[in-house]
Amino acid sequence: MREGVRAETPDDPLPLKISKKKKLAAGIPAVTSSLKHGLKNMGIPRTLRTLTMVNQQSGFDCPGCAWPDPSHRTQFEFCENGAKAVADEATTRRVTPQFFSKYTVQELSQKSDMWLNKQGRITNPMHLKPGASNYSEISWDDAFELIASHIQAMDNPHRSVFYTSGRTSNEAAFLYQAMVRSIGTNNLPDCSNMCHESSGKGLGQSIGIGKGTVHLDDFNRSEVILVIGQNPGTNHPRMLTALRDAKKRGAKIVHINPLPEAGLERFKHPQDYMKMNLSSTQLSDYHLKVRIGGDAALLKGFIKVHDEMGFFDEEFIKSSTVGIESMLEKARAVSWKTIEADSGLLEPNIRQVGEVIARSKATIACWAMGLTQQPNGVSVIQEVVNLLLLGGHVGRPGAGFCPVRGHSNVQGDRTVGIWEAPPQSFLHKMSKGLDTEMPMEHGFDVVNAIHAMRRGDVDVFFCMGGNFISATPDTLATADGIRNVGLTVQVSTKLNRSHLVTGNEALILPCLGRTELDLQRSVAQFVTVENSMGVVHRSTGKLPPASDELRSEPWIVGQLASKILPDSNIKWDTLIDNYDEIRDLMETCLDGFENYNERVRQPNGFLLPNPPRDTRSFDTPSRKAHFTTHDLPNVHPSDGRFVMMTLRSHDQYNTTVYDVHDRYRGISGNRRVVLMNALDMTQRGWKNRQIVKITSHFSGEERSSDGWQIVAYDIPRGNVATYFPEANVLVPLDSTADISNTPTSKWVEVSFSTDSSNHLGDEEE
Ligand SMILES: Nc1nc2c(c(=O)[nH]1)N[C@H]1C(S)=C(S)[C@@H](COP(=O)(O)OP(=O)(O)OC[C@H]3O[C@@H](n4cnc5c(=O)[nH]c(N)nc54)[C@H](O)[C@@H]3O)O[C@H]1N2
Ligand SMILES: Nc1nc2c(c(=O)[nH]1)N[C@H]1C(S)=C(S)[C@@H](COP(=O)(O)OP(=O)(O)OC[C@H]3O[C@@H](n4cnc5c(=O)[nH]c(N)nc54)[C@H](O)[C@@H]3O)O[C@H]1N2
Ligand SMILES: [Mo]
Repeated sequence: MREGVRAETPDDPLPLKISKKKKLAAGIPAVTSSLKHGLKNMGIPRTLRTLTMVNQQSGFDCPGCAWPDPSHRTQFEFCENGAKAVADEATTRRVTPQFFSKYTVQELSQKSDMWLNKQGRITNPMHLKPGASNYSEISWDDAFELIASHIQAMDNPHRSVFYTSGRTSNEAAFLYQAMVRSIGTNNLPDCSNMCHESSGKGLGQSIGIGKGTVHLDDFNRSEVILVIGQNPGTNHPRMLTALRDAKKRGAKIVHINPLPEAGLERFKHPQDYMKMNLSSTQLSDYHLKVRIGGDAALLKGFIKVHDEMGFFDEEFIKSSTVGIESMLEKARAVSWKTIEADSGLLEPNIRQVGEVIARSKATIACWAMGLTQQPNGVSVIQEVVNLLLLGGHVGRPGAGFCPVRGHSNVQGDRTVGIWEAPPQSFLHKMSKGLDTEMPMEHGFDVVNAIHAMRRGDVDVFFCMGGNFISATPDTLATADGIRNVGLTVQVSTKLNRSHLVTGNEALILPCLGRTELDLQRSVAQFVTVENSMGVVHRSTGKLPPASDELRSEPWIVGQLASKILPDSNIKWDTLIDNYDEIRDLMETCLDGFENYNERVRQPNGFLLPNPPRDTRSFDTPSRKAHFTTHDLPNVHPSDGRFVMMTLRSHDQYNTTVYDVHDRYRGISGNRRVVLMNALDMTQRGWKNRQIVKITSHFSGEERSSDGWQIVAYDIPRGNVATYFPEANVLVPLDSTADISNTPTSKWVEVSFSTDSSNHLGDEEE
């Protein structure tokens, strides 16, 4: 191990400022913030040129979130945070070989995540030799030879693991999984394992497809929209426009969240200022401030109300579902007392909203990490399904399920095969299409990959994007695992901690981003992506690449595969001369991709088949939708312990920290904060900025982290919130959701201790 390399995020040294929490999302500050980030990174002409290409039919898909684009686009189809993501990629700063000779890996590891990201785009392939203190330049050819030699030296293909983050295009992801499976393993963990895996598993069992069933137009026809465990004002700002339009047409919006997130309170579309319309819209009609993990009890309450009112879609239930009786029986057996104690909400408030839902003719349920990253992530999503099935809210206009995806192509990556446990039918079709036998045995997901590394069972760990060390739970345990690996490889655009915590030997392969022109044999290529609602469309980069040495992800996979698999039936290196050829191969290997090249060239792309949405049919063993029956989880930690959720601030994209502010929550200057209810603070004699040590508790194990500052916040008693990735040292590796094995990033039991009773000097409140 390289001495003194830090795996956890060092503290930000700036003083914490606390101001009033904002109610209004977007508005003028969002416009100025978009421009500020753009100008700081790119200058004026490049900012204007770049931002007007975002989400346009001839431009590139925003690398921010996976929210779909409307068919009729305006000139400005981006939001504040999309603009930040674009500016971050299109920055004019560079991380060159000189940079790597200036700083040792150990020195870089002492810098904050924000500092690392700010250094700019990586320009050249870099190699960290065994025992070396600095990265040095390597040619592309030598890098591929090195990887191939490590892979060929393995005595078993399962000793290699291939991670994917969710920005990778369909073409690159398809080739990548085809290469990995041709090597002989299904070890394809991805960011989805930490994200919407619970949605995939829950929906898959209940309705036969692990994806959402609504289209953007459904928002305009909906009567009730539930937004559960999601902070769209920060993470999916363009969703607020859809909510505002739905609201104008009379839809009721129900926000279920321990926090009063700004976007759902008031929203002002930045474009309205240009039309001199100064009014803002109150978005949510009801905010149910559920306690962390209390959704299962709340949903049982809604189901009870439905049951009492008898407002069922009897015909649908009879013809298209199974399992209603035992599901209802279970709900009936749960008392209102338990529901109130678990959810932290009062019966009359639950009844009021429950009646609105029961009367609705068209309900959409949206959710994100507040549900998926819970120990009961799968079953709580199935309770959402139970609730909507009662009223037949699937496969009907204005109704359905809407798991709101994170990374811009995470859904597409799964569709084209980035999955450690795909169905056998998928593998059979791949084997036929590639004329190569695919391995059938399931591979490692993220958590199991970390266990394998910790056991010393991994020789090669390859990452297609992302920042594995900082995104995964239990940072120190994960770092120990990674350090056991022989060769680690990161295909990346920007510098991050995963380049610093490495195996015995490491490579950085710098790639083109979404914004950049991708020329193969002098011909401009486009790639394709799938948004959160199953629309597959083109994305065409336009900016000149950040360096001549950058290569596209499909090119990197094609070249690597031709080195690793010289005897393969597939002509990997010629496929990448023209991405149409990759798409032709996808057509023969994947369901739903008929006439791919033709259909994806339609101006708005095409919709993938979705049986529940298209024909109200369900690909389950019974061919019906399943009501499922679940006990309530235990949501009462031992005395004196709090439940901690780990969140995103308004100035970060996952592990990429743009700045140290969280504007809507009124926090700036420092991210090492714990949001706590003021009464919980008073009870302990604490004021704002009290410094605490946090200790997490799981299965008799403890993990601790020092130097956190308490901030009074509007959060249920007994609950606290911190930012990720700083808090990941506290998330236990084995604390995962049942069935989906997703780390429980929103449910960490913690206690606090104070080393000193001092709190840092008073800033203005
Ligand atoms: N700007 C920006 N955009 C992003 C990202 C980003 O980092 N920055 N990340 C992208 C990715 S990969 C993803 S997955 C999405 C994430 O999008 P979100 O899921 O919105 O992100 P989180 O910050 O994890 O917020 C989760 C929300 O769940 C709530 N919550 C926590 N626990 C519970 C609970 O027990 N019950 C309920 N009902 N609510 C709870 C929290 O208060 C918070 O509002 O965003 C994507 N878009
Ligand atoms: N505690 C806690 N942990 C969490 C979460 C949480 O809510 N709480 N959320 C989880 C979730 S939902 C997710 S999705 C994961 C995210 O996990 P990841 O997807 O692994 O992490 P990111 O931070 O999105 O990855 C950022 C890096 O991707 C690289 N990159 C950016 N664009 C490109 C590109 O176009 N190509 C390539 N090859 N590389 C690129 C850059 O080098 C950048 O540094 O984190 C998870 N971890
Ligand atoms: Mo995610």
